[in-house]
This record gives sequence, structure tokens and C-alpha cells, in this order.
Amino acid sequence: MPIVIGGIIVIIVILVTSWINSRNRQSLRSLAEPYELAIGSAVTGWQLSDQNYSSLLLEEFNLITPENAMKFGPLSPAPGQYDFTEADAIVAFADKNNLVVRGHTLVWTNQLPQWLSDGAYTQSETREILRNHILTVVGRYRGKVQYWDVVNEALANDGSIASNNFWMEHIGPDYIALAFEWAHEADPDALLFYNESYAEGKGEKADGVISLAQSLIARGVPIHGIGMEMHTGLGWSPNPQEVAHNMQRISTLGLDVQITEMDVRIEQPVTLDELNQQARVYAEILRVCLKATNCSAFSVWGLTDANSWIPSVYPGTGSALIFDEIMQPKPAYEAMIKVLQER
Ligand code: 9MR
Repeated sequence: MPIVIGGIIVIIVILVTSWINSRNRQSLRSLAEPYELAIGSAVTGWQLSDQNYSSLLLEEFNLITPENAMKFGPLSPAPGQYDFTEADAIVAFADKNNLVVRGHTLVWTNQLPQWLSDGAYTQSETREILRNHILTVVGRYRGKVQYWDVVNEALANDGSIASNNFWMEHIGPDYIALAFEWAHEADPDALLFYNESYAEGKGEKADGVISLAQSLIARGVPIHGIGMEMHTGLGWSPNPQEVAHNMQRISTLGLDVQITEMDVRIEQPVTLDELNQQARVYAEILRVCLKATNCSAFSVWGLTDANSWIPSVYPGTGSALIFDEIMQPKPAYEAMIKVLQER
């Protein structure tokens, strides 16, 4: 009898220990929490109902960004009409699971509705269309979307405001300030970001981001942060010291910074050595973000290599994310875990 009781006790101890271990399992989000750093991934609405996808997402991440669902084109099939099905599903999922949402993106020259890009609207009509769009979308998710990429990729490579841009052509340079003001009007508590690509290291474009932010702040425009997209690749990733310097400059302006869309593409087929090099790039950028006092989120642009935009846009390259096509952690994931444990 005592043997039976002893056996039962041992089984209970094993079960309780494994339950405790599974709860304390180290994940990116749990390790990042003490740093008050959010760990994010871009998502699509339809994938959230896939059990494997959503459990990996919830284990590792506490912030999500709709990859396409909140862009003007995908949202609005006809003037004044909206289909919020996918965006609502993403926000409801976040709500249910206590995730932070980065709304992406209110004003961009890409992925516009065809009725808008083909339409012949006057300057004041276009202003009104943009105002209504921002008030509608930000208003709908007031209190549920904590961060907005208000304006996306507005700068040319030389750091000037790009002229080959729908909003620049139809409204003029004021479109940027106006968009922030309207977003703030629709949700005064949302934190409003300017998001830019290929402006992470030293260069004219990064300087352009700083001067744009400076001029918005000088005009009293409500802007709270800068998004560094961080789409990069092996052999041409930004110098970490330069990224750190830019984060510092952004901090001097009183703004937050977030890594918003990181991926590191590799030419196919990949070798283990290349995956290790990729891991070093992820680790370096995460370390820079952790050391910066104003870096509040680190997001990758897709959950796994099966969900990445890279292979379709840059054929022959891929493997850009931290989980592989079958959802297994890659060296990049392990390297990020190590960086978060370095403290
Ligand atoms: O990942 C997005 C892809 O599915 C879309 O087809 C593409 C359209 O331009 O946009 C991609 O996401 C972009 C993001 O919204 C803004 N920064 C650059 C991203 C990659 O192009």
C-alpha cells in the first residue's frame, strides 16, 4: 500500500512540475516583458483560425500588426464603403488574447482603392476623402488599437518628401501633418507613428526622417514615435551602431522608436552557415533595441517563412523570418532568446 501511495505522489509531483515548467516556458514575449518591450508579428486574419498558427503566435508574441487588412485598398471596395471583416477579426483576436495592436497603415501611396487612384478628385475632395478615412478607421478601433502607423514611407531616398506619391500629388506636403491631426482627433489616446523603410542606418533618408519628425513637432503635430521597418538581407544589413545612433537621435526628439517589420532575406537554397549569419543580424538589432531607452517594440514581418512576402516579391530569396516553413524555431529565434537572457 505505501508503495502505491508513494507512486501516486511521484506521479503528482511529475505532473505539477511539468505544468509549472510549461507555464514558465521561456518565450520571446515572456523574456521581453521585464524590459517592457513588446514582441510582435505581422498577421493575416484568416490564419488566426488555424490552431497551430495561433498557438505559436500566442506563445511567442504579444503584439500583432495586420499585414494588409487595415490598408485603404483592402478596406474600402467603393467610395465611402468599408469591409472590416478581416480587420475586425484581428482586433477581436487581440482583444480576446490581450495582445497589443499596431494599426498599419492609414496613409500610404501603395494599396490604394482603385476607385481612388483612378478617380479624378480635386484637392479639397481628396483631403475630405482622407479625413473621412482616418476618422472612420481610427474611430472604429478607438481604445483597441494602441499604435498607428499613420503615415507610411513618405520619403524619397534623399530624405525629401517623395513627390511621386498619390497624397503628395493630390494634397501636397501638408498631407502628413493633417493625417496625424485627424488620427489624434479620432483617438486621442492612440500613439501615432511615422513608419519608414531603409532608413535605419546612417544616410540621407534617416536624416530626412529626423527632420520630418522635428518639423512636425515644431508645428505642434501629435506624433509619438518612429517605426524602423528593418527589411534587410545577408551582407547588407544596417550597421548596429548606426541604428543605435538613430534611435538616440529619435529619443532626443522625445519620441519612441519601434522595429516594425523586420525580416532578413537569404538567397535560396540556404546553408546552415547563412542561417547562423541571419541569427546574428536579428540578435544585433534586438540588442540595439533593448539598449535604447525609447525602443518599445520589436516586430517581425510574418510568423513563419511560409507566411513571408519575400519570395513572391524577390524570387530566389526567402527564409527571412525566425520560424521556418514548418513552424520550427530557426537559429535566429534561438539567438533572440539568448539576447533576451543576457541581462
Ligand atoms: O507584406 C505586404 C504584402 O503582403 C503586400 O503585398 C505589400 C504591398 O505593397 O505590402 C507588404 O507590406 C509592406 C508594408 O505594408 C509596408 N512596408 C513594406 C512591406 C513590404 O512591402
